[in-house]
Amino acid sequence: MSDDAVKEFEEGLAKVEASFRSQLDACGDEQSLRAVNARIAGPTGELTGLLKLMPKLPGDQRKVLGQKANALKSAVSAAFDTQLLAIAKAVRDAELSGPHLDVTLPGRNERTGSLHPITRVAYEIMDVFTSLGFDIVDGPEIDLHENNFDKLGFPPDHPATDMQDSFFINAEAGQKQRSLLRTHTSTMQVREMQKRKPPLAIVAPGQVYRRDDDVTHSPMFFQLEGLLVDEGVSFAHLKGVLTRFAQRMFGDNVPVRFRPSYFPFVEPGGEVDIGCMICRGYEGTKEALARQAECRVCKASGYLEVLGCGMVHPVVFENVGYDSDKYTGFAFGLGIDRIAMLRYGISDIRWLYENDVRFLSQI
Ligand code: FA5
Repeated sequence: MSDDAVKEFEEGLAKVEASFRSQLDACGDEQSLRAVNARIAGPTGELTGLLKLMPKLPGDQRKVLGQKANALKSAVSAAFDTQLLAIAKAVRDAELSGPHLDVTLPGRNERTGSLHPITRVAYEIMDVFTSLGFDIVDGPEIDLHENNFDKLGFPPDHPATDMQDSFFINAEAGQKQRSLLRTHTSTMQVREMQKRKPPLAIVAPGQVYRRDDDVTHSPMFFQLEGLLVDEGVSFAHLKGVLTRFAQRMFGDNVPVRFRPSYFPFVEPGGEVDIGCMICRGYEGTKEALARQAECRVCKASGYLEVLGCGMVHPVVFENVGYDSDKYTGFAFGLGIDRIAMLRYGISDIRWLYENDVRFLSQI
């Protein structure tokens, strides 16, 4: 038994001794040198494996064989150090004899990021409304059916809930109400009115989600909700605030158009269009009208819809516990992406979400 161990040990030593130097010397870079060294003398290497056989060797031979093994280990370690130095020297020599470093070349600039156009426009819009006295509030992107539809006066199964074509979240067992990715920021009207008593004036920016996708519609986009409630608020206040907003964003001469429209949570309701800045058909010249006729963004109408608005419906006040005889208010929901498109002359909303630096750095 112990003779077998002696044989195995001696053969092992001989094998390592015969090959370690040529293996190490053949390595041309530090990484392969370290890998070969580990295969020979590392914790799971050949030599280390042999040293683990020591206890099986007969006592009278253990000392001599042990000394032999240790001498071999030192030789491997010395050969490794020599080859490591040789490799380092070769690298250094190659550097010194290679092409000179031109220290006069201009350095590479750090590339700094900047705010995304949507964020910039959102900040500008918030600046306008905060300067008019509105508070900024924030809320969740996943909300209850109740806050997105029911409390806003959408009757159950009203086609409007289909019209918005929502992304619903799978209901869990025992869950009473369905949740969904909010389809509009109007959820924030309900949330804020349930939290605060009038008078209040808030704007709530954030992401919303719908099954929409074309040059002016994205499945995820940004809206900013506005709500002002007090005694004696009229449509004139709504018109004044939104006209001022459009002028602050696009200049005093921007064409602004109010159109009647329907939303279950306002009465009367309307939509606001702004003159299309992509074709600038509103300039009225022959060239401008020719551009307008071809414009994919405003669909040759000369205007782009940017927001929905109206006087808060008394049913909504009742649903959140406000006295609808005492208070009136107006609300609006504007598309931040659409404002960004107009502001920067972007003719396809999807470019805003492709994260192409060549596009983003032009804005
Ligand atoms: C609404 O979402 C209502 N909640 C707005 C509202 C609020 C009305 C308060 C009355 C009172 P609408 O679906 O029209 O309305 O969307 C509002 C704005 O969001 C649109 O004018 C448009 O600018 C923008 N918008 C709508 N769908 C998309 C879309 N898929 N991609 C980008 N912008 C969109």
